[in-house]
Amino acid sequence: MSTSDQETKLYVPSEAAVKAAHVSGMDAYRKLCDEADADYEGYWARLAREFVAWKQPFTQVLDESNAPFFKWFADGTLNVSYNCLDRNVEQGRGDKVAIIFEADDGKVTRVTYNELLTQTSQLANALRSMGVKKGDRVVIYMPMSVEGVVAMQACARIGATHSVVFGGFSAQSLRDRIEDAGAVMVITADEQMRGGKQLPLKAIVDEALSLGGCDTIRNVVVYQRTGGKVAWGARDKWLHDVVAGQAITCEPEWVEAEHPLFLLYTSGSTGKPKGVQHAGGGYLLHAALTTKWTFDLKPEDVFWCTADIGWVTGHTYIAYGPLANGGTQIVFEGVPTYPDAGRFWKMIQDHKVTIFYTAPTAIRSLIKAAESNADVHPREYDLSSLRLLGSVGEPINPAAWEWYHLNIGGGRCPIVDTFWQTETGGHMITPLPGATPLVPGSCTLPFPGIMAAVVDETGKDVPWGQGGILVVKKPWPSMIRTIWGDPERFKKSYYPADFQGKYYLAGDGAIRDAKTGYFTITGRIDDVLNVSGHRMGTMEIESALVSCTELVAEAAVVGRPDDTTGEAICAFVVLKRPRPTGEEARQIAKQLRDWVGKEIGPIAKPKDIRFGDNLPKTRSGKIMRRLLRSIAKGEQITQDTSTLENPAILDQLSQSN
Ligand code: 6R9
Repeated sequence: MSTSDQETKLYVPSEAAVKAAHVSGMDAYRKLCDEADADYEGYWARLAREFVAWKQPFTQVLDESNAPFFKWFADGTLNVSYNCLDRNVEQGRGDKVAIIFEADDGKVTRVTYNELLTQTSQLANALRSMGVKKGDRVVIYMPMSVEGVVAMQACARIGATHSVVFGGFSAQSLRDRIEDAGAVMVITADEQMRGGKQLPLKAIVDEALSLGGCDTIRNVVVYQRTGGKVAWGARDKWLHDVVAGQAITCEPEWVEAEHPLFLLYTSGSTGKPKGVQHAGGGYLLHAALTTKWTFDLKPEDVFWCTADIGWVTGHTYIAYGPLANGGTQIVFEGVPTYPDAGRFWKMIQDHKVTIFYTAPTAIRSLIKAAESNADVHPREYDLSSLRLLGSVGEPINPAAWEWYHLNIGGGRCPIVDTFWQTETGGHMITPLPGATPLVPGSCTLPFPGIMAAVVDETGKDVPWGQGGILVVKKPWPSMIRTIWGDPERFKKSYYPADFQGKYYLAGDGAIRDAKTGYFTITGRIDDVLNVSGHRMGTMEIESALVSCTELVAEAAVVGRPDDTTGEAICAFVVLKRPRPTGEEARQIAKQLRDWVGKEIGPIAKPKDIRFGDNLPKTRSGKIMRRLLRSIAKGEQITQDTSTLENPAILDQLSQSN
């Protein structure tokens, strides 16, 4: 087990920052934690009344009667879109800019809360007119756009459950999600623009629907983004046509707090991606609360979260959290490297961004770019508007943290390293900028009211300074409710018998500093990889590889550390033909990479593919992945290989193709 003793320098918030913050100083932080300790339900109930506008106020707080299927605020009713839009208009923020949209080509559009409400209401009316009802699932396969956010809000407005699928997923992945969700509609765009290129979306939807199993789909609504050519069928409708003539007001559907706001598919350690189901009431509370406290959001801020709405970060910190607080935010269509790798810095300068939230992988690649091209170095830009930085998606290594702090934050902006997951709905372990002293590489302390702990295999707390398994000891409002259509898998994955079904298992390892108790996440403890902040199941990639039945006999996938992407995918493949070498090996590797790209999406393409006559297996036939992990890293094999059936294979696999 690893040990930890943070001797590193602490970054203490300035007096001015403490004074101005919503959670002001460590005493205020501790007071909130104490309040939650003393009266857990009372604490969350107080915040739920403060942060959420309820139609029918709740009288129950936490219902544990059917644990681990917990319910929060179950007899309350609300509408999430009302909370994000109407409430701001009613409180006099109708003319405030909600979204500053910057397109791939640099064109900027500003949308006020009034306009966002009108667009959402018109689309909501259109969806209703097409027969979409409360509880129906709508798949959203959209580029980063105002229309994407409007689509999510419109679903929320009529009580439809959205399932956003990242625009980089393949037709096959999209099909699987549509089928699993039993969706009645897909909302998409003709094409998306990324880095100056047009990429098809509607054509991929057409392909997905042609693969079969999507009979529940009645309509495909298409936002015309580029005007590129698309095929057209009877069920296809242009977005501009379906909203034309719709009333500009729309009575929200008042739904129970537990009503599913969305499903979001994410990779697990086994099998197919799982549809993580979130409930509107508790989710909205945590989205609103964490946006305000972790980002210390103020009315005058310009907030920018660079995530895509296809990931949970884009749900909580673009589509819901900033709007629920009446904030102004940037929505960016493009990529950080187009037209050059100074794009992020130029946008911060142009829009006077005050809070910037991005992923370590983006920071690491922009460090590389800045080091090799002085023109795109952040010092060439005026970043003085920034007051707070954030990081999410994977551990941020101290060197990248320091660079981010110095070069982007000018040495004056705190960095909130926010640990959380698709399943947790919002931040779980994170500094609060006007309170927590920072240590590079540590996500510091639990958000007030989140009972995070590090335990051993039996669920017993391990002492600080000793590594273990990250769990959450009490249910919290924005937690996953179930896996869509698979409650057994939900129980097994998150409330395993190891902990008597009592603790939420995050799937990550963690260690608390021996002196400060600060958390450092040590990475996944299951077969989930984190590539550029994207979750990928090794099994998912393996099954994609072996589904290439013409070529592949067997495949094993592991991760290896990568300077830029955090982890890189490394595949060991046994072909149905003799082991190829040289040019032939390169060609087949490319063919297999493209295959995986088509099966799952470009993000799942293995970086390394190695061919062997066999894979290292135990005598009982189990693939020894720990050996493959060492080989992938280029390490000498020092582990015990005595149970290995075919030791000679290690040498063969160690030679790169
Ligand atoms: C929000 C999001 C979740 C997994 C999680 C962990 C890793 C996320 C992190 C972090 C270290 C952080 N992770 N944030 N690890 N420090 N600040 O990323 O959700 O896509 O579901 O991924 O990402 O391994 O378990 P999701």
